[in-house]
Amino acid sequence: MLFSVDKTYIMGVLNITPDSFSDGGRYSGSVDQAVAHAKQLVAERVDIIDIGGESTRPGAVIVSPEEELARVLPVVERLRNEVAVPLSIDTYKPLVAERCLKVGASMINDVTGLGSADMRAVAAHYNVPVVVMHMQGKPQTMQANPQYGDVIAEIKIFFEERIALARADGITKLILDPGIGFGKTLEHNLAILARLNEFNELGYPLLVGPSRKAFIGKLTGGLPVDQRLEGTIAAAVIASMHGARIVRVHDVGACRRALQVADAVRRAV
Ligand code: HH2
Repeated sequence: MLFSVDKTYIMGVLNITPDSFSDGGRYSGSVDQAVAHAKQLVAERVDIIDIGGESTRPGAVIVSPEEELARVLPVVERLRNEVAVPLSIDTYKPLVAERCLKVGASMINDVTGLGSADMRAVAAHYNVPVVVMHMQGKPQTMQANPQYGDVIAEIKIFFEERIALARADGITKLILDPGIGFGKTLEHNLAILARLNEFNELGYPLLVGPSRKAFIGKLTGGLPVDQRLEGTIAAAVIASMHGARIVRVHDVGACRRALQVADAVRRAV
């Protein structure tokens, strides 16, 4: 998949989990429910559907590969035949990625950034685009006390290391994501959005996932997850104007309308 610079691509979130931070339990009841939501995202002009079977919110419970597969595989199998957009599998487990790619997913979203040699082997074998996300620590403890010298410089070093590992294994279709909210304070998240352009020097498409996250709640007087749409749109537009080629969001229709305006402004420069 090549990413045109004329438009911001939208990766729509489809969480098949009981405990995701903003939509846990909404689409995990049945495969039909998840498929219906995916079709809704397609109607809202999503570009990629990102299917996840384990929450990575702070303090989330780890599930076994078998449990994760039981959640996501039937949905991937159905969607492969029923929607035309690419399906991404949001997992850091090589077995889950492998099985989903085998039945029709065509992208890996790895929040652990291809740190596992087994995951790199799967990515190389299937030759699919891979999102390499930065996270400090692990979801269970990452928000306890995130610390950096220069957050942008440190994330850049991480990207350079993982790009080298991936390339050594023959993986070239990388997408870089600084990982908003993954071992980051409010200030770290703001620095990422303000200085996103600096990652463009690395020469890979950038993805940003601000959707409904805690930093938006903090900036808007403590609003709960279901009232963070405007903040999400603001963050998505800023990310786009600062060089993100893809934004990962839950509210696809609203973000698409906002990004149509942002894209037109970018094209006018
Ligand atoms: N954020 C979440 C999950 N996966 N992947 C990438 N590449 N970038 C992100 O920012 C990102 C991600 C967290 O959001 P969500 O999927 O809504 O929640 P949960 O992890 O609780 O399922």
